[in-house]
Amino acid sequence: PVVIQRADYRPPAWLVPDIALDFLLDLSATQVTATLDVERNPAGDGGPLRLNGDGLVAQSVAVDGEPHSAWRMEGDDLVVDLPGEAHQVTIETTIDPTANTQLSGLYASGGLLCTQCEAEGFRRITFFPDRPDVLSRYTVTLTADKAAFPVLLSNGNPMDSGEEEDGTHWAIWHDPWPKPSYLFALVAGDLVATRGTFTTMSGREVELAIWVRAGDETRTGHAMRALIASMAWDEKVYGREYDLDLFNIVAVSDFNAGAMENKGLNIFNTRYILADPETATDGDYDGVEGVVAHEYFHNWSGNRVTCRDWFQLSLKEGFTVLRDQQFSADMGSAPVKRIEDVRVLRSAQFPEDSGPLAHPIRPNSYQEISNFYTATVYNKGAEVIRMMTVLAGSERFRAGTDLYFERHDGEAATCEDFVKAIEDGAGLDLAQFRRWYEQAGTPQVDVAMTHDAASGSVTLAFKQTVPPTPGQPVKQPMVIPLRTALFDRASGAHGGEHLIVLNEAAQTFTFDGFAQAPVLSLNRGFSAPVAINAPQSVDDLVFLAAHDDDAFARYEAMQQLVVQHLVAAVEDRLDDAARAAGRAAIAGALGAILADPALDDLMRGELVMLPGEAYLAEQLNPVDPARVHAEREALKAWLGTELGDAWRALHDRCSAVPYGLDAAARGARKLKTQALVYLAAADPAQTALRAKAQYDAADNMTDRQGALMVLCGLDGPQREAALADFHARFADNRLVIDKWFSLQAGSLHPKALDHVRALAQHPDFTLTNPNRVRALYMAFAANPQAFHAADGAGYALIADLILALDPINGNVAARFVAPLGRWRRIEPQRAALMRAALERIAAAPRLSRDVREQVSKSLE
Ligand code: BAL
Ligand code: ZN
Repeated sequence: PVVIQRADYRPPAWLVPDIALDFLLDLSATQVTATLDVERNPAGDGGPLRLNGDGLVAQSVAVDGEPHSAWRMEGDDLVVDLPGEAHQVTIETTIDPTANTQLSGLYASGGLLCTQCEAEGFRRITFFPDRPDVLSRYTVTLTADKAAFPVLLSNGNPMDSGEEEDGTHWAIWHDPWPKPSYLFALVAGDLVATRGTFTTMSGREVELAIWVRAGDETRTGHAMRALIASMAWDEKVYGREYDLDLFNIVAVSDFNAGAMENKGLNIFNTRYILADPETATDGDYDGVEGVVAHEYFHNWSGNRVTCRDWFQLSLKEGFTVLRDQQFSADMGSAPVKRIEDVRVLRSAQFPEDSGPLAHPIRPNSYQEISNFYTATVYNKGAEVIRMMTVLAGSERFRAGTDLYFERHDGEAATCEDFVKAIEDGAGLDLAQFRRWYEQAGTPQVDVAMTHDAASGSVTLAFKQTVPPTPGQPVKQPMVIPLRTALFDRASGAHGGEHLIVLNEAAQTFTFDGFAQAPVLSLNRGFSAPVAINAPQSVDDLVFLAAHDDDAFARYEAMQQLVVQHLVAAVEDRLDDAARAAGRAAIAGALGAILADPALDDLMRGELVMLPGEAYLAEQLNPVDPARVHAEREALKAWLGTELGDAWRALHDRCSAVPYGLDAAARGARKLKTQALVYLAAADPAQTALRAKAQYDAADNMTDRQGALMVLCGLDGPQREAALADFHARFADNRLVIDKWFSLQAGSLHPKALDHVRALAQHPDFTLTNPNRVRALYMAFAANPQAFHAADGAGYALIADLILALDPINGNVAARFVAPLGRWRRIEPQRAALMRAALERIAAAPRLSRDVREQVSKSLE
């Protein structure tokens, strides 16, 4: 395979300051004429003009207006030897958007035409130096049949438009801001707009529009509010103002990712735009708000300052994820948002970091860049920058980001440029901190606390190790900022937080003034993305779960209480007495949380959540997923019985709260379904009735989906009736039918695997829509009790999916390899079956580069 190395970066030989693109749009034969004004790059190597292509045929090539024959194909690339310093190169191609099932480049989606160019889709539209360090001003002319494509959109501002007598019409768009080709976009189709306006901090009026299919416009209000809030927030918090007269968003049903930040023309997966109470859960509302913000924030962190090469992806993604997390924290409950973000990190990124696909947030090599849009580059990337905010404080961090934007506006920058700007602007020394960009793997921090009663001193002894990862057997110590508090047992208070910054393999820190050994609260707010191993007594964890004034630490203590118990149970370290004592401690802590009047329900909902099986599995190596599942379910059932009255009372209380989008009502909805989850484990028959009643009474999707989720795991007439009702009620809403697939595929039902097999044959299932594929198969792959069936049937199902999907959409197919790739950390019998599934994929005669890379790395 061809491996691209970060160290091999060379500046482009030619630049393209301006490009004119003419599209004669058609669903099956779109003609593209690209006119490139090219200039020799003084920093280049003097070589020829290399125009990347992917499956394209050049119908004509002209240089300076004259037909030109001195060009050649090198693989998919068109290479032109050009003398002198500047020329105009014109190339014609024809492409078939309907045949484009990969959904990269220009493709058809239900009669619409739209584009997805990041990372390397532009080369599927026309020949171009398709690399992010070539920035051009785009002028785009779109011509199409007016009846079929009444709306014609591209980046920037509309310049002119008109109609012809043959029924076609045209529109010219110009984007004054130089941008790389991955930010190019066009949309043509029959769409309606919800409109808004925003006045920027310098008083400019910006027109906002969200384009959807007719009928969907009633579900765009939340996205529009989120967009306006994002624009205001970025001005206030980062000093960033929008820079065009117009901001367009288009929602499409067929989309590989969540959304795309094309300059002035964001294109979204419908699932991150459309929301109303009847069809979208509270989680969906948060998803819309967060993704709208994320794409908007890219206008500065990504578009105005872009990436020099794709190894720098975390420069824009890590920073923009941090920005969207900060925004969502400001819009709702900051502690709950932090807990949710850490849960995602631990369930998605930690397993990546401990598996065969582990890579630093700035990778050193890749075969297919699409495989690097990962939880590591995005979420760990955000955590790394968040640590800079912890080290600098928010004011100094802002000085750093101001300097970054000022220094690099209009440039294609590197992660190093970002770190240097923060260093200079915030006044930090980040020399050693840079290892976070270089070393993969989740640092493990061991902590031991000793107390000397005579002197009243407390010593914390830390050891840090970074585990070996592919290609990186030996690691150096990291800079790890740990927000820490030492609680006085008697008063329940602490004397102020300390920021402990680790930077050596072993270090000790001493604190005076403790007559009694304190209770240690470490990594408060999850100030560093590390795994802490601080064996804490059950009493200390119960204390922190009840008293810690840091909400995240309180959650963490509750999680740790359960993790320690379940890990001991799975490892057969609990005799009957220890099991009973452990359970009693958990029930006591949980009961106190249920009864605590000072807690809001959103936070209570976090505190009562059991740690997920993926996170539990990370604590065990090798892990028997069936044991983890069985122990966790048994604990849940026991807690459902033991606290049965409290759960029922909670469900009754929360059911009486009317629908609203305020925190109290959202908290009630979250807890309502949590209560059902515990009760279903304890008493399935009675809970089926309670869940069905919740389903029938539901006036919103959060309650309806929650009830159906619980019913899907149970047997009986209520399950079948609710599933049938749900499908009939929402038959014409694709996003809701996705939920219908997901809930069954992710269910606790012992026959979930059979259900998935049957659902794959359902008339509503298709491999050509990524949302539908993910709804069924990602939910299944994330359902340990079904995916890890002892006979390997779950692994075979995913391998079959990958092989069937790969020729249609390699990008999406490759996403399903990681669940199989975890085999090294699974008990030997299942590991052999997972490996066999990977080997069967590897033996296929033709695989996409995407799947080939992931499978071969997973087998290494
Ligand atoms: N740039 C790809 C989609 C996103 O991260 O916003
Ligand atoms: Zn992004």
